[in-house]
Amino acid sequence: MNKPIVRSVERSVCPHDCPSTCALDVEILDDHTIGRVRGAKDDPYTAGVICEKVARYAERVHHPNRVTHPLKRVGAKGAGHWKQVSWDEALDDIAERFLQIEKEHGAEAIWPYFYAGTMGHVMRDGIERLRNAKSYSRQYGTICSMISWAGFVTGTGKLMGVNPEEMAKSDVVVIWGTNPVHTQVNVMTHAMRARKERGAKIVVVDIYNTATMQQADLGLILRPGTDGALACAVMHILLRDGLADREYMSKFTDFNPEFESHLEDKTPKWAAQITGLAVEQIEEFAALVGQNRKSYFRLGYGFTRQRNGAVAMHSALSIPAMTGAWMEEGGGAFHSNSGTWALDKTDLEGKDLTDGSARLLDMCEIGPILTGEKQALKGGGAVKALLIQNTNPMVVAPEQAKVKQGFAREDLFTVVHEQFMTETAKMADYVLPATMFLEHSDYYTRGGHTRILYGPKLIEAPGEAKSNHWLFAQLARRLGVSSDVFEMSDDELIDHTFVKSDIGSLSNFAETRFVDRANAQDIAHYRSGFAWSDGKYRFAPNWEETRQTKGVEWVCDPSIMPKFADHWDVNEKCDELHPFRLATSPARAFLNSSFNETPGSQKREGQPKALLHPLDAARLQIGNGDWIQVGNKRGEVTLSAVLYDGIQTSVIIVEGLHKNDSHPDSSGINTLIGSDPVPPFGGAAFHDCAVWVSRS
Ligand SMILES: Nc1nc2c(c(=O)[nH]1)N[C@H]1C(S)=C(S)[C@@H](COP(=O)(O)OP(=O)(O)OC[C@H]3O[C@@H](n4cnc5c(=O)[nH]c(N)nc54)[C@H](O)[C@@H]3O)O[C@H]1N2
Ligand SMILES: Nc1nc2c(c(=O)[nH]1)N[C@H]1C(S)=C(S)[C@@H](COP(=O)(O)OP(=O)(O)OC[C@H]3O[C@@H](n4cnc5c(=O)[nH]c(N)nc54)[C@H](O)[C@@H]3O)O[C@H]1N2
Ligand code: SF4
Ligand SMILES: [Mo]
Repeated sequence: MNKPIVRSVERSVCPHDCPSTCALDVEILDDHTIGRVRGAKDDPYTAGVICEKVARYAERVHHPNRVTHPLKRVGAKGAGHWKQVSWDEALDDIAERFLQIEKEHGAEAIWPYFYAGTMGHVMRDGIERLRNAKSYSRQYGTICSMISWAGFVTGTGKLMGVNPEEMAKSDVVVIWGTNPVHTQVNVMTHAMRARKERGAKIVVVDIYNTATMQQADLGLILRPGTDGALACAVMHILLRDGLADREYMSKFTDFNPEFESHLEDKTPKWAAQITGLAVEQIEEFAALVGQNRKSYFRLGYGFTRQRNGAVAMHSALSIPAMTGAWMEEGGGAFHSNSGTWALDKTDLEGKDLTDGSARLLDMCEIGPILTGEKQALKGGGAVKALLIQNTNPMVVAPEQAKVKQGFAREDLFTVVHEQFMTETAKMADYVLPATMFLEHSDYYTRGGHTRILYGPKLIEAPGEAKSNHWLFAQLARRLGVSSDVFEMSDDELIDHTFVKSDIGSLSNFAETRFVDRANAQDIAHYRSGFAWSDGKYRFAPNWEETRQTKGVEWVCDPSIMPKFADHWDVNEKCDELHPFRLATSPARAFLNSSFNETPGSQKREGQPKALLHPLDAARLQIGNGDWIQVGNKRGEVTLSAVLYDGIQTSVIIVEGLHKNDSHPDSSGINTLIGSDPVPPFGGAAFHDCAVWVSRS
C-alpha cells in the first residue's frame, strides 16, 4: 500500500476523559482526513508518548458506523428502526416536545444529562447554560471523582498536589489504586524516569497484578476496600520506629495524642488480617516510605470506587503528612489539579441565568430516577425528557437493569447527541450526529497536570454532524432563550472565557497552544501551610467543612463518618450466597465505553472476561475460557473465565466496559453494581460488589 501524503502536522489535544490530556501532533491528509496521531515531543508532560488507542484515532474519526445525519425513531423503542430527517425538522420537533412537557409537567420534568466524553469545556459544560436558562432539573455530577475528591480535600483543604513532573526527582514513587499503563500512560513515563535516572523504587498498590504492577519493584495486592487498614498500619510503623516527622506534624498538621493512640492497635498484624497482605510486605512498604522522605504518592481513582473510598483516600494521603514528604522536591502527593484552574465560567455555564433552585438529581441514580423511585426523584415528579451528550449511561451507569427499564419507558422522550449509535442512542426518540474533537474547537484543562491546552478545528465533519455548542444555540432559539453567549462561535467563547479568567486572549497563545497554570513549587507543596484556615493538614477530618468548599450534598448521616484516618468497614458484605468480591477495573484499549467500537481496540480486548484465581476455579470446576455466571440480587452477567494467580482468592476482576451485547445475554457488567450513593457526598462504588460465581 502506498504511504499517504501528509499535507501538514497540526497540534491538538486528546479530548478523552483521561487525566493525561495529551498534547497531540496530528497528520492532516486533506480537509476531511487524518493520518497518524502522535504525542507531542515538546510538551513536557506528554513527552512524545500517547496510548495506542489514540495513536490509531483515524479508526475512530473515519469509522464507517459514525452517526452522520439526524435520525428519528420509527417503530418501537430500541427496535433500531430510524428515519433520516433534516436538522430543522428534528430541532423544531424536539423544541416543541420540550415546551409541551414543560407546560404539562414543569421545567423539572426535563433533565439534560451529560458527562465527560469530551473534556473540552465548551462542548462538555455548555449544556449547563441551556439547563440554567430553562431551569431544567440539575445534575449532581457524581459518577467519577466525587468520592476521591472528598477524601483528598478533607485532608489538604484543596484539590491540588505536587506537579507530576517532579516524580522524576523522587526516590520512591507510590502508585496507589490506579493502573496508569491502562488509564494514564504518562505517569509511567515520569515514574520510570525517576527509576532510570536515580534508582527510584516504584511501589504499586492494587487488588490484582496489573500491567503497572508488573513494572514495579514492590507490588502489594490487597483485598478490595482495605487500603485504609494498610495506610493505618504504615502510620503505626512510622510512629513505632521513629520515622514520623514530629516537628513537621506539630507545625503543619493536627496530629495529637488521641490520633496516636487511635493508631496504637493498628498493627501490621491487624492490617495483614484485613488486607490479606503479609506482615513483612507491610513492614517493607512502611520502611521504604519512612526512610525515603522524597516519596511521591500518586493516588488514583480506583481505590476510592468503594463504599469506604473517601476514607481510604484520606488515610493513604495521611502517610506523607506524617513523614513530611511534602517538604521535599519530588515528595508529597497528587490526585488531581482540578481545584487550581480558577477559570471564570459564569457565562460558559450560564450561572447567572438561574437561581439554582431546580431539583438536583444524582446522575449515578439514573436507573432509580427513570424507574420512578421517589427518593431518587427528590420528591418531585417523573423525568419526562432527557437530552444526552458525552455519555453512554446504558453501559456506564450502575444498576443497569433499572437503567434499561427506565430508558424503555414509552412516556419518556429521549434525545441523544452522539458520534456513534451507542446503546443509549439506540433507546432514543431522536439521535443527532455529533462532531469529534478534530472537527470543532475547544480548550481543555489537564486534571493530571498543570496546563490549559487549546485544540482548534482541523478537519471538516462527516455528513451533517454538528458540535454540542452549535446544538445549544439552535435549541436556545427555539426554546425562547436569548443570550449572546449562545450565539458566539467556539473560538469566541473560548476567547471570552480566557479574557474573563485573566489569562489573556486566545490569540496570545495561538502559537504555543497552551497556558501553564503550574503553581509555584512552595504552594503545590503546601510549604507555608495547608489550605484550611489554620494551615494544618487534618488527620481528623471535618467533613462538613469539606462539603462546604464545593457546595456538595450529604448523602448519609454525618455522624457515621469515622473520626480519624481509618479502615472503615462499610463495604458490600460477602456472605454464603455472595462469597466473591468483584471489581470492574479499566481495560487498556477501551476508555469507559468509548473505543469499544474501533477494530484495534476490539481485537485487543476480545470478549468480556473475568480474572479468577486458579484455586477458586478448581473448587468451582471452572477451566480457562469457560463461560461463567457472575451474579447478585441485581442480576446476572455472563463472562469468559481467565485463570490468573495475580489476585487474592475470592476476588474477581472484570476489565472494561464492553458493549452490552458482547455479553451472551446482553447484560453488561454494570448490571451487578449498586447505585446507592457512597458516603459522604455520593458517587458509585464500581469496584465494591459482592457476587456469586458459577459455571454456565
Ligand atoms: N484505558 C483506559 N483509560 C482510562 C479509562 C478507561 O476506562 N480505560 N477511564 C478513564 C477515567 S474516566 C478515569 S476516571 C480514569 C481512572 O483511572 P484510575 O485512577 O486508574 O482508576 P480506576 O480505573 O477506577 O482503577 C484503577 C485501579 O484501581 C484498582 N482498584 C480497585 N479497587 C481497589 C481497592 O480497593 N484498592 C486498591 N488499592 N486498588 C483498587 C483497580 O483494580 C484498577 O487497577 O482513567 C481514565 N483512563
Ligand atoms: N463498571 C464500571 N463502570 C464505570 C466505571 C468503572 O470503572 N467501572 N467508570 C466510571 C467513570 S470513572 C466514568 S467517568 C464514567 C464515564 O462514562 P461515559 O461518560 O459514558 O464515558 P465514555 O464511554 O467515554 O462516553 C462518552 C460518550 O460521549 C460521546 N462523545 C464524545 N465526545 C463527544 C462530543 O463532543 N459530543 C457528543 N455529543 N458526544 C461525545 C462518545 O461517543 C461516547 O459514547 O463511567 C463510569 N462507569
Ligand atoms: S493517554 Fe489519555 S490523554 Fe493521552 S492520548 Fe491516551 S486517552 Fe488521550
Ligand atoms: Mo472517570
